[in-house]
Formats: sequence, C-alpha cells, structure tokens
Amino acid sequence: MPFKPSLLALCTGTLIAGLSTVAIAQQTPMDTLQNDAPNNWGKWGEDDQVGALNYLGEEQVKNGAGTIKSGKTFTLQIPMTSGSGPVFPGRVPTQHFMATDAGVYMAGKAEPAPGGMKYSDDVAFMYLQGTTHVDGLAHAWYGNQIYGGKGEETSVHGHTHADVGEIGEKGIVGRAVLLDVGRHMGSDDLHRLPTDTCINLEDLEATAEAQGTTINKRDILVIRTGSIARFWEEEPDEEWNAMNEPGLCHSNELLSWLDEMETPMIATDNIAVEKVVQEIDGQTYIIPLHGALMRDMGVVLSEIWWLDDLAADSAEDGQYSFMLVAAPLKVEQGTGSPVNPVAIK
Ligand code: UVW
Repeated sequence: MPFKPSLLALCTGTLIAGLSTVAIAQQTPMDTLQNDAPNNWGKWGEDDQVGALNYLGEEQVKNGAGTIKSGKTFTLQIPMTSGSGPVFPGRVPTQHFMATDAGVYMAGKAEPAPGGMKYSDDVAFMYLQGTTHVDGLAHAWYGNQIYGGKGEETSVHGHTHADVGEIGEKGIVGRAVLLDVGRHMGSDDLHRLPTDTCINLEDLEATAEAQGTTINKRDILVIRTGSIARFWEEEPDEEWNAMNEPGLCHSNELLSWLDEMETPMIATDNIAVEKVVQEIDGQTYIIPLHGALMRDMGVVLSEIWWLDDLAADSAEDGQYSFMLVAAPLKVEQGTGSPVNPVAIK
C-alpha cells in the first residue's frame, strides 16, 4: 500500500525540514527486509559521513604496503570514451568536446601566444557515475532516511551530508583482495559469470579458498564477475545489459559476514556491485544491497572497475592481495565521483 502521510506527519515534517532528522520514518519493503540486518548508524558518531571507511587507518595502509612484492601496478578505470560507455539506464555516457584545438588557429580565430606556443582546451558533460566511480554514502536510500539516519531532504540541491566529497577528503588506501568469482565459477574461456548470476557468501568464500587467498578483517573486497568486458566486445557471448549483470545478492548471512569482517568498501566490474533485480520472498527489489550496505551499514560501493588485466596477472602469479589506492574527486555535495584506482602488487 502506498505511504499516505497523515496531517500530523505533514505538519511534523514541515517543522523538522532543515533539521536533518526524521521524526516519522516511512515504511517500505526494504524495512522488512532489513529488520534483522546489521546497522551501523551512530557507530562512528552522529555526524559521521564516511561510514565503514573509518575502518581504514594507518595500520591498514601499512598492511596494504606489506603486500607489495614485485612493484607491478594496474590502473583499474575503464576508458572514458566520448558518447560511449556502460551506464545505468537513465544516464548517458560522458560527452567530451574540444573548446580549443588546432582548428581555431587554422581558422585564424586565435593567434599563437607570444613566443609561438599554442594550446588546446576541452570540456566534458558527464554523469559522475558514468564511468568507474565511487558512490558517496548518501547516494542511495529507502524510506525518508539516508545513511546515519539523516533526512532525505539533505540531498536536495546537493548532498549536505555524506556526499562523495567527504570520501575524497579521506581517500581510500588499504589492503585489498581480488576475489575472481568469474574465474572460479564462470566459463572456461572468458572466465566470466553467466548473466543473472547471484553471487552469495559461499561463492566468495569458495573463490577465496580456490585462490588460496586469506581475507583479513578490514580488507577492501574487489570482486570480479567478468561482466563489464562484454561492453567492448564485437561479438560478446551476450549483449551487455545493466539489468541482467551478475552480482552480489542480498542475504543476512552476507551482510553479517561483511559486518564481522569490518569490510570498508566493495568494488566490482559490474554496474551496481549487486544483481540489479532481486526477487526475495515474493517481493521484487531493485538494488536492495545499496540500501543494506550504503544506507544501513555505511559500506562504500564502487563500480564499473576494469579487473581483467589484474585478474590475469593474479592467476599467473597466485597473488590476489595488493595495496589499493583510490581517491575519488572532492566533488562537494556530489553523489559520486569518477576514480582511477591503482592496484600495486
Ligand atoms: C546504481 O545506482 C544502479 O548504481 P550506482 O551506485 O553506480 O549509482
């Protein structure tokens, strides 16, 4: 039944507008789903804005550095191609334009600078989640509360709480493990999961075991499905489609494990970390893990990573742990930010 606010609720809502506190929480199927699931609101203080990233401190940076053996580096962003890229329905790929190039000199519209120098300039229009990106904790919510229990009105005209700029301020540095579920459970040739595959906790554990990887508390989890590579293939096994990509599926076991492991962030090579459409107890949910992880637990999500080169190298040398450095841009009040993460082995 749709939520119908009472007169009292409306009056109360008006009174509290701007206070970033919600007096009457709207009820949704997500509330039922999340009834017994972990919730970290208040764990790092009432005004915390970076959630489980608080688990990443100096010790975790040193643990990350401790994994470095060869000094090999891998950049994990997909290419940003003007007008083309895997994006969630409703978004458009980055549009990139030259504002100044040799054409302006050739057309006589500009002269070289004294001394002979010329220069180019460019400009882009982009969804900040239109490439490899990190989401701010305020990016997705259910009911009328975002991460930390703040009111959803904090998103209006720019997030005034838990925006991605806060994560940009902190930066993301630590020990990460690659869980190549695509290689462990997917096709022999492309090491890719079939579309619509649900990845569960036991799949993560089985993958770690097959790889001989120890997952430590506070490790950043980097999960490979093999899915996003379809986007660039001329003859993919299936057309890339945001709505049927393989991904994590909601379960209390998974959430409790992530909570016990004090997981700060999950990054994946698919569009949404999770399987976008999930059927749970006869109810359809779209991106329920965004609600469970981001809103309720403060676990940071990062998507559309390019993991195939790192995964191939890991399969060869057997090293699945590495130092991860990923600094999103300090987009004040932003929902998300492009990022080019670097893995150092
Ligand atoms: C979705 O919202 C589906 O993805 P993202 O978290 O990247 O915005």
